[in-house]
Amino acid sequence: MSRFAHIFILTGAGISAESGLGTFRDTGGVWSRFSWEELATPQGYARNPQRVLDFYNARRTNLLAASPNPAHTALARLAAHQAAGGRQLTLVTQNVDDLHERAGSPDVIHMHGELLAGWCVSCGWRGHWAQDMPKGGGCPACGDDGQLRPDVVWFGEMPYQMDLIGERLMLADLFVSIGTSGSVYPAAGFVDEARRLGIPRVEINLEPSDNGWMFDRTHHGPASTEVPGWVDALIAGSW
Ligand code: BV8
Repeated sequence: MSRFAHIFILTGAGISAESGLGTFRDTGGVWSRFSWEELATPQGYARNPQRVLDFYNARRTNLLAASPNPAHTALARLAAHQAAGGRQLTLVTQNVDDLHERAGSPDVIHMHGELLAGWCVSCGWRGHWAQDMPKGGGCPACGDDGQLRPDVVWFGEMPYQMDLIGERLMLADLFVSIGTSGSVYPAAGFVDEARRLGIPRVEINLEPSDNGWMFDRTHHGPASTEVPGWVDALIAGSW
């Protein structure tokens, strides 16, 4: 049985890599092939909305063809185990995919938004959106043309639910980082906050991340084997 009352987990693109969704900063990663300034900033969207919409349309198409991998499934199993024992698990993801939800994780906090959500910058409508987003596509609420964007957090925009994330981190007795390079803030700063709070910290990643030195324990290898192995050991009480 898990000996932790409240586990706080942060995931990044690495947990979805084996589901076929690209990571950002690995060799051949998304930002080595595309310009984040042009495709993941409000300024890039203002300059050329269709180029940005096409970039997210392609990623949305990939996501709809992808499936959760054993790492996503293991975290859903851990959430159920914690709940069955009256213990907590907070899952915060930097990812905009819905693979945690499809694997069965409840209450996922998407601090960088969601690829399957749309936002009308004209009337403020936000909601589920799973098809291509054409420039000039009418908003379902106000019908305004050409004001729809993916509801994701671009560089220079405030990540979502930061107050809730801070409250949950203060309640945690274990901080776990899975599949992230630790290079994008404020998410990359969570491990330092956990260290300041005296919370034990573990990194599960293919290789040491930029802030890997801040962790007490590390498990290096592919998430689809490392995460299930860690969850099994935690539930067995041997981790
Ligand atoms: C903000 C959009 C302020 C959605 C993304 C200090 C403090 C605060 C901000 C900053 C700061 N310094 C700089 C900033 C600005 C900036 C920033 O951090 N820049 C960096 C590059 C230096 N931060 C921001 O702009 C943030 N906003 O701070 O706002 C503010 C304040 C007031 C008012 C208004 C605003 C917003 C950041 C979010 C940007 N959006 N994406 C999308 O298109 O997806 S960023 C992008 O990076 C993705 O969201 C991604 O999730 C995120 C993090 O990347 P990772 O998930 O870590 O992915 P990466 O490829 O880097 O690493 C993958 C890892 O997996 C690797 O380590 C690899 O080894 C591992 N791996 C690979 N395969 C596997 C594996 N592990 C296990 N198994 C495998 N099989």
